[in-house]
Amino acid sequence: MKRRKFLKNSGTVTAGMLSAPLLASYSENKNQNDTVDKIKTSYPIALCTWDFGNATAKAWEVLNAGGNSLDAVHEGVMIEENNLNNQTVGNGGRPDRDGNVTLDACIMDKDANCGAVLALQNIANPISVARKVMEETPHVMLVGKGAEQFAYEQGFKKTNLLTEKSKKDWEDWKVTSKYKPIINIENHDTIGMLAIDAKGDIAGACTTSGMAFKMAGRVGDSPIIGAGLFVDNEIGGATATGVGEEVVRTVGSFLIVELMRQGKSPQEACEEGVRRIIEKNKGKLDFQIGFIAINKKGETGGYCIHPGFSYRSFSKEGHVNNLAGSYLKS
Ligand code: SD4
Repeated sequence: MKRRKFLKNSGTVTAGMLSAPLLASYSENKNQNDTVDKIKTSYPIALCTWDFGNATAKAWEVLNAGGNSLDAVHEGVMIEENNLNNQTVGNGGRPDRDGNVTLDACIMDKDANCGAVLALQNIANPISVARKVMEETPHVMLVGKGAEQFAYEQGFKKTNLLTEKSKKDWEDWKVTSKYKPIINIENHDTIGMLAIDAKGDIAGACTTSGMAFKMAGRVGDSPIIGAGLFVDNEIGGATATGVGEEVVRTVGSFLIVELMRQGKSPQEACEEGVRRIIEKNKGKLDFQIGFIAINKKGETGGYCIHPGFSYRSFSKEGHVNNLAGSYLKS
């Protein structure tokens, strides 16, 4: 996905698929401290960070056929893991500074079962390995070589994940730049997905190749339960995108779910989550963070630091790209 394209499309709706009242609730152009209207909808619903329409469509297909939220988020995010044009998730992701593509993913179900893989190499679908960790091991996280070995034991095939395009980007980067993550240049497009199924059960998944040209061994928030993703089936779920170090420092997704437990709407909770990060950084905001959340009623919200973050939702009311409200204004 091209960032410019998603910015252009943000706030638009798949033609003919959305009823008018939903359009009125877009969280766009609100003042800094406003609580933005939430989108109300009924079960089932799937939503994800950024404008990944094919991923939410896949999740919706699962949900609409009576499938559960765990299968929906799993199959949904795999669409982007397999999308070679997405250079921030799965196969085709940009490598670390040594030229190795290392992938992070986690998944969490309605019973608080969870699984994660960190810095996994040579496996195209880290979310599937994360699910296997959840379902087939007594552990929550497997990292690096251990995760890769486990994947082979589970029947996953060794795959070269470095596409020519990502290799070229890495070679150019080595020549032209010093490492510094820069908002809207490193193209943070991790997919975090939340779904609530017809029974009202919530699950989430998050998968990424992490920050482009990161140090070898670096892991961000995305595979860390509580940071990049958290689900509590009694309350709701949240997931994050952006500079993971900042999300880890505030255990962002867990915080948002706890704020919803205290009575905040998903929108209010996302705004507060962003504010906590901003407070910790004392005015230095040269990075992007975006959160999305859903509660048990099927209400959703999203918020970010810099304008431009959007999130896709798909329910029986329609297929929507929601432009999230932002702390800073354009
Ligand atoms: C990370 N949060 O590894 C991820 C990066 C990201 O879109 O969101 N990219 O820090």
